[in-house]
Amino acid sequence: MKPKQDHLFSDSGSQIEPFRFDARVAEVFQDMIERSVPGYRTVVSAIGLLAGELAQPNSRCYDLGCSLGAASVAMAQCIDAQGCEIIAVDNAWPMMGRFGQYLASEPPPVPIRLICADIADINIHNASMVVLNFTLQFIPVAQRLPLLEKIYHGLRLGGALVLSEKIAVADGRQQSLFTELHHVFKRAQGYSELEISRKRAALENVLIPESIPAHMDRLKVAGFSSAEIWFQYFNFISLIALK
Ligand code: GEK
Repeated sequence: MKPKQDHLFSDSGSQIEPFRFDARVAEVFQDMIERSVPGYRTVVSAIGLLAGELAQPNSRCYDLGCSLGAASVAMAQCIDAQGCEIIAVDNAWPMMGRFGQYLASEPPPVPIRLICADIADINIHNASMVVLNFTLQFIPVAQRLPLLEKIYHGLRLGGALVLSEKIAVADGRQQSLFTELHHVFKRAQGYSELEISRKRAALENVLIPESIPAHMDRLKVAGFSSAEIWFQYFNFISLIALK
């Protein structure tokens, strides 16, 4: 079924509230993220391929901030290792409700367990792969290192974290160029100037991007022995960090 189109920021009359993952967002989320995050589909399908490589027998794969479950479903379709379980976590009930309905109608080839909770509050244990696909950017900066430390400790040796983020860059001219290029992408996806500027205002102080060096330094402090970027499209990246 074609996803419902996102027009949430097209009304110039309403007040701009800080962005929240509520029922209205959940209803249009698939269309919203595909038209807002350059390369989103590529990243999701690559997460499936990575899971095919990295998932170890009798281990867990975590999808933290799973939204409607795109990354979990991609992983489930590619994992061959026996005895794996996918744990999908999100603290937005409207997202989890929709993902649960989808799973009831399309049972996945690998079991997916849904947990509606803050990712700061869950245990991570016996993981061979953990995915933070555009989620860490919504976590308060001070909570990011404790979360990555918890992920590191919950991973098996040889396990991997896949971290996808919107990034900021230090050079002012490059930052302006990346921001403009992202807006060019959104315009090409059919978003109007009004929608782009209202969504940007709603995400101010909600989505906090950091630089690649800031991410790399934090991953090292958390214990990861190496991290490499495998994808970049304008100011959106995805990296693999190995334990
Ligand atoms: C995808 N990974 O389609 N605890 C749990 N969930 C959270 C928290 C938190 N503290 N903070 C935010 N979220 C998905 C896309 S979207 C990215 C991820 C975006 C959840 C939030 O409810 C939302 O569903 C998700 O993180 C971020 O592959 O919208 O740009």
